[in-house]
Amino acid sequence: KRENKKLEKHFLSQIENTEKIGFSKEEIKASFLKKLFYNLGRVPQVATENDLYKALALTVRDRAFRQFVRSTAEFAQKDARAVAYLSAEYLPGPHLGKNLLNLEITDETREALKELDLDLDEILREEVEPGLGNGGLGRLASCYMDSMATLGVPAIGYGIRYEFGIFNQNIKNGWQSEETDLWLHYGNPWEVVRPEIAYEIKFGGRTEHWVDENDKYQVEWIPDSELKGTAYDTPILGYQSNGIIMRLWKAEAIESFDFSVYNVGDYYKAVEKKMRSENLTKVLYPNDENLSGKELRLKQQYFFVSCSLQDIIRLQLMQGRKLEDLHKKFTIQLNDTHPSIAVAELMRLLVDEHQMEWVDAWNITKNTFAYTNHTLLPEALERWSVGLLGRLLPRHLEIIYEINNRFLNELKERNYNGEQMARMSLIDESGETSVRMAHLATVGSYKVNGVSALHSGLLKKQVLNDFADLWPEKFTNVTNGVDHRRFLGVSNPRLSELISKKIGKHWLTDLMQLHQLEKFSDDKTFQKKWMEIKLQNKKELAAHMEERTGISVDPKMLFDVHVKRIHEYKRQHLKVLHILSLYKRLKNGDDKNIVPTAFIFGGKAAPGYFMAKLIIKLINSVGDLVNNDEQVKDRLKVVFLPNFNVKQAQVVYPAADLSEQISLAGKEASGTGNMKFALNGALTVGTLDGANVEIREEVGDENFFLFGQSTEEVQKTRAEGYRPYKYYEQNEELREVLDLLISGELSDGDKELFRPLYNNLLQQDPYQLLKDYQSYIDKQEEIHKVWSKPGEWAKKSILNVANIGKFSSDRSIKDYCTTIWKIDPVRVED
Ligand code: B1H
Repeated sequence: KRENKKLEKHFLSQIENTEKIGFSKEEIKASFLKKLFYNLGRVPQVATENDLYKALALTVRDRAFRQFVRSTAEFAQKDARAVAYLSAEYLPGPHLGKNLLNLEITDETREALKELDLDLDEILREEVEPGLGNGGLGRLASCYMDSMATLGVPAIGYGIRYEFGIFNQNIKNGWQSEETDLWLHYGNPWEVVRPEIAYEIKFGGRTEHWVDENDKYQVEWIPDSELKGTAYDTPILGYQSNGIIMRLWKAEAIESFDFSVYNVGDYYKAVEKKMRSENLTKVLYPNDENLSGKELRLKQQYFFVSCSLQDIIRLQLMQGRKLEDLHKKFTIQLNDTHPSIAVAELMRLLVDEHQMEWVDAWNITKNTFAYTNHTLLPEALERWSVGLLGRLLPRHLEIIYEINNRFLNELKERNYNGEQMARMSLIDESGETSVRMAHLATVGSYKVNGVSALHSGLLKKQVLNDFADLWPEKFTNVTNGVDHRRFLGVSNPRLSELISKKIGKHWLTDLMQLHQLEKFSDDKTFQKKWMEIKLQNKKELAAHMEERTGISVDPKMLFDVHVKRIHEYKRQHLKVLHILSLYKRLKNGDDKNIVPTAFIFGGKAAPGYFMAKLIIKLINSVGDLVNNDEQVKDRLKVVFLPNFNVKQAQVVYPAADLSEQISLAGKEASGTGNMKFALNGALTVGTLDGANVEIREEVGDENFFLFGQSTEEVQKTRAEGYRPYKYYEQNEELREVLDLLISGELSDGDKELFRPLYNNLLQQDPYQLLKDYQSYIDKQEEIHKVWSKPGEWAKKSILNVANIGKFSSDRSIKDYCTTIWKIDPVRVED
């Protein structure tokens, strides 16, 4: 820590000197030109589109850092308790448009550029987003960063700076193909590297135990390889106020360590070693589930966890605080079990490196961590084999065994029997011995939460049932929320403007204000304006889709949208069965109650997930059939929009009429797309799953299209011995639709292509599509009837938006603050 009063004084007066870094049109223009010239060394004649983007990004970044520095000073002065959010994934989306909104300089910037004959929207399109996550979980982390910044929650988001994020999806001949993501190719104007903030990370080797001269038990970990993690900081702004940091770690070789050897042979070995070190943070694993056995994945997890914990300890000590008070000054939120090795790592740091007694260290540890569970799917619950973990992290395996021993002893004292103890143990002895990471996280945390009311309930009743009985006060719920400033404010400027004109701008910081729209839901002129905006947004999406896929869609059609990762539990193929049933009816001349509809899909499949990839192929095959059928093509259109990501999402949600949320009840922990759709005035057709339940409660039963079995009914169906074939036999239309899959009509005569899907549905149907089919078809008929009455539809759409306030991530973060973190936000206003 530097003591230099003069520097401090001048520093503060400089950054407070808003003349130097102002927000007026003229100042933005001047900064932009300076950046182009001095930072990029470009003259206008040779400046590329990307240069222009970068010059503007740097202009905005200066202003963003100003907010961050001011917040940090404020937090430090108040000695506030802080959150460290540990997440293996972040999906921030494009920064530029968002930062302009947060700084409230979108209009000024647009004007400044216009005076230079430049178009802000074109420049915004240049940005390549950081795809450092798979889907909902990563996007949630970024929504929470925004809300923490806006509300003034002192926080740092820790993660991994993957060089290659989630793959780019291409569609070739109807199949998904994966291409490397090159988000850093043209450089990243938003981040600052901090070479001095770097930590050493060890792997492998063995441990030595002895008792020292003071009778203290000592352990040393003698690794067989070492590397370091360097911090890369990106400012995340709050609306009109604070800024916080997303700190991502990049793996590098320890140069002094490797290059000290001077002889030529070893020099090349050292170069090799350097390259191997840097591999660690090369690429994000694209799976949504089941990464067990992937050694590099475990290494990534430990790497970013250890860097982050060492950084937190440094911050604690640097501020002159005692390590014993760590849990008073920091709370560490574990975003699923991906960072859960942190429980063992903090124990190691405290006991081995900082010489603390086990009992004291454990007390700090279990009062520092809180754990969020995001899934109940058994295949997604992380386990690491004891063999792999012991080889990579020998000391951590010892620590995990010690935590487990003490925990099982506690259970024994409470008269738990052997069977219960085996169930709750951190170590799973059935099959290959492995560590249950969810148990480690639960035992090592002071709070455990699920992500919707339904999911948190099931967590307590099923997966962590024994733990909830043991520690009922540990378990709680925080329903997910979304960054409405991005998903309405930035992405739907037309609707934002209409809303602000009616009720003012206060909804940007208090989404509950949308309630005020309720009184206009019957107002015909308002309805007309509302639907006119939707139509404009649909025109934009239609143009975008035509550019990407060549398929043209009439914007007047009903836009029925299903976008999310492709997974059987999410049941994209149930949507396909519905489309095929309509196709059949139209071909048979039965067109009553079918309104012209565009079915829009988007989402990536894990590269190794065969069924998901086959579903993509199926969607595209159905598209080929339907879109080219003279009799049908003006009534039905099917589009698969490739490479669904945050940037595209911002074009899709504002243009949707109908939101498909049709997972099998009990499978989707929360869902967050469901919230983004409703926020933009789409009506939902959905099951009683995840947050759908709460959305329906808020918007009203009559404004939500419910279908399908409840979680209890699903379980009953399974318990009674579900036989999907029965539905095939009994339901003629369903039978015809299913048979179409293997008729060859969808696949140039190839009857085998979709047989795996067909067989799966008829024989196992683990997600009970056939059982829910008729209920879905009936509900869709009702939807088409309502669509035929524009006034009724508009009213429901307005009421959805008016009642969606609960699902702002601001509300979620306030819930975390009160029920888990015990933090009072410190909002810094200008
Ligand atoms: C969610 C994941 C996930 N749950 C493993 N679990 C991963 C699991 O790469 N991996 O290993 C990546 C992601 N993601 C999602 O979290 C839920 O399915 C959604 O229902 C939920 O809305 C979202 C945010 O809570």
